[in-house]
Formats: sequence, C-alpha cells, structure tokens
Amino acid sequence: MTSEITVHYLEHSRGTRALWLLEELGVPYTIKAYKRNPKTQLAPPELKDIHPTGKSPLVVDKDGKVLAESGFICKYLIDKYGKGTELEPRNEQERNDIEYNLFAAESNFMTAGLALYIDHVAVQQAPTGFSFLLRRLFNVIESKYARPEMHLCLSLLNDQISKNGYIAADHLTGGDIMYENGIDFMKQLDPSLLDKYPAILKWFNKVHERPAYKRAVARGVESVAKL
Ligand SMILES: N[C@@H](CCC(=O)N[C@@H](CS)C(=O)NCC(=O)O)C(=O)O
Repeated sequence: MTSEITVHYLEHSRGTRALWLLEELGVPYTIKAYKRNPKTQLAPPELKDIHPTGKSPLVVDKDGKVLAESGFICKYLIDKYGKGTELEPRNEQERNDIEYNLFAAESNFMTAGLALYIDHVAVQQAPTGFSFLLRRLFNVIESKYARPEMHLCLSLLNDQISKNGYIAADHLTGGDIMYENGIDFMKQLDPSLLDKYPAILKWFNKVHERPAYKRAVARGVESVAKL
C-alpha cells in the first residue's frame, strides 16, 4: 500500500496518457520512470515485475491495485476519481460514446497505425539487396490496407470533432486523452497524413494548450532526465 498513486512511465510512450489524465483529475501521483533499451526500443524487464505485460503505462492505485492497458486505466481512474471534474460523463449516451473511443483508439486506430509504422521501419531497415523486394511488398500492404484504414479512422474522428468540439463530447473526456497520443504518433510518422483533417489539427493544438497537458509532459521529461 502507498499513499499516492504510482505511474510506471516509459520514456516517449503512451505513459503520457496516465500522467495527463491524473493532472486533469487533480489527483497527486508519483512517477517511476524507465528508459527504453537503446537497441530494441523495448521497455526494461523490471516493468514485468509490476505487471506481466511489461508495458507502459502501468498504474498502481493507492490501495495497491495494479492497472494495465491505457483505455482501462482511463475508465477506472475517471470512474473512481472523476466525479465533479470535466472528465466525468454527463449522461449514459456520453458514457457510451466515451467508452467506444477508449476502445477504438487502441484497436482500429492503433492497428492501422502500427501497420504503417511497421511498413516504415521495414523499408528503412531492409538489408541491402532485399530493400527493393521488401519495398514492393510493404508498399502493397500500405496502399491496400494500412493507409485506407488509417484514413477511414481519421475521417471518422474528424467528423466526431467537427460535431462535438472534442473526441466524444463537447468537453474533454478519456477519448481525448487516448487519441492525443495516437495522433501524435501518426503526425511524427507522416505529417502529411493529417492535411485533409482540419478539425483534428485544430483539436490537437487545442488540447496541447491545456495546463494539465503541459504539466504532464514536463513531469514526464523531468522524471526521465533524472535517471
Ligand atoms: N495497449 C497498451 C499498449 C502499451 C504499449 O505497447 N506500450 C509501449 C509504449 S507506447 C511499451 O511499453 N513498449 C515497450 C515494450 O513493449 O517493451 C496500452 O494502451 O496501454
């Protein structure tokens, strides 16, 4: 048992979701930071001592309960600590819309995102002599599956934001916390992907202006710098 929530935070990771969420909720927390393995970019094995997935974010609640999967972490912490905050669902319909987005951000969206990322890495790191062949293979995967799927997700998101102002409602919800990281990932991979989605770009800049988001990023960076 600890007196504060602990966030197990891996550098440059979805761990930012947990930090941002707790900043928005106004719940005090401690960060235990980890660096990635410089060769593999994987998390260090110690994270598996906290939860068998060994992936970040992992959150240990004040009562010692270990939480994994960022979508579940959002739902659990908002249900427990979000009463009266901006993140609290206002009615049943909103709760459903929010929970749909908690799932979608790590399923449909991330599946297409990771396919794009793998294509990118495979083509970049192809051994000499194989790169032409690999490029052809991955171009097919990218053009027939990954890009059309990603554009489908982005177009749905753009419509949701145009209608609501935020991802799932007319105020910040767990959906925004989940998607910010995914959009950031895609923007870094290929900034032109977002050119056709002005509502997403406006929303992305808007959430980055939130003091809680800025505090979360600063605390994450500071915790890794101290390692
Ligand atoms: N679906 C999980 C994904 C967690 C995940 O893959 N985290 C990455 C960082 S963004 C990680 O820990 N990677 C290091 C590793 O797999 O060793 C979630 O949403 O929490």
